[in-house]
Amino acid sequence: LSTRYNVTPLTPAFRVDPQFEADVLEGLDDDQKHIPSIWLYDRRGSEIFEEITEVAEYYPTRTETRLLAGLAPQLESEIGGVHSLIEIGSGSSRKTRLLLAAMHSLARYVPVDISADFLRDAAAGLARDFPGVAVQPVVADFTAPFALPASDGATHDSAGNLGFFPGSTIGNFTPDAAIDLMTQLGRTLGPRSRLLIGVDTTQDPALLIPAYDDAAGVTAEFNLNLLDRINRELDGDFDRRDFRHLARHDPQQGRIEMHLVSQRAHEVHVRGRSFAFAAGETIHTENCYKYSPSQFLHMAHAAHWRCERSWQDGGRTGFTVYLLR
Ligand code: AVI
Repeated sequence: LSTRYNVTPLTPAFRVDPQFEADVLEGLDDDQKHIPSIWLYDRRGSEIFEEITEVAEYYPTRTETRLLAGLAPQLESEIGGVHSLIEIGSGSSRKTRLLLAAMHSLARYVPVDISADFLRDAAAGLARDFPGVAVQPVVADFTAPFALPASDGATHDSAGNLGFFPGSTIGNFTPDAAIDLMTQLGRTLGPRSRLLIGVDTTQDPALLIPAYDDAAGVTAEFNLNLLDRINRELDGDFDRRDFRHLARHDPQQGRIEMHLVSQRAHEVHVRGRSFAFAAGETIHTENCYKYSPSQFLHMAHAAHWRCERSWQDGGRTGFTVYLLR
């Protein structure tokens, strides 16, 4: 593959599996059981997430794609040339195609994702379709510091680095964790780099609940897949029929929470340890904060970024794409 297309072999940042085990065992032991949402994204989870982006009720992807299609043609002149586009949590890289097609100065694309299989396929597709751009995928949990791969050819100034963090994935982080993440991204991308970041600000439960609990059950499947993953990778004996998906809006915290609700009192085993569930007890599997523009800009400033421009959805979502420097 790497000889046919302009794509380098995957750069593994670290082995993720021991951390998965530690997070699951520790999280199931807590009073409020919880598992960090990054573990929703094994290959199957990444595939289901792609399906979510196409369900009618899930408005963020459609809204952001519309904003990106409008801003992409102006981006290069706004920034004055981009050497490297670094996408954080790249998934299928579908939205990236809008940027790649519009940025003629771009020399390389570095997709960073935790799901190695998924990343490999997405990177190969992009390298095929954009032969003039070097594709250098990095397998990493981007919540921890990771290094950019050395660039092929001439070295470039980090002012030519554009981070791309779409999808309102920043909303999957608590405010403190979001500041830490943006600070760390600033270090990784380098001085005078930029960050293009999508942030959903919706607070209307009439939009939010269906978006996170769609009628076809795709989001429920995404959540329940975590139990299958634990069974497969950590010798678990979860029976998914004992759990149901729950999307709950917390207006005080300004977030949607995903939970898996135990349907009966029972015990589950993982790696030889047993965990008791009461009927109605939940595993908290994800937070989706919907940061307002003032909340988001406050966090960005705390992480030493300044806003150069923003593009906001005029409709009910208020979804905003920010260009930070
Ligand atoms: C990846 N992330 C931005 C999605 C979100 O909307 O918070 C994950 C998701 N969870 C359920 N549906 C989508």
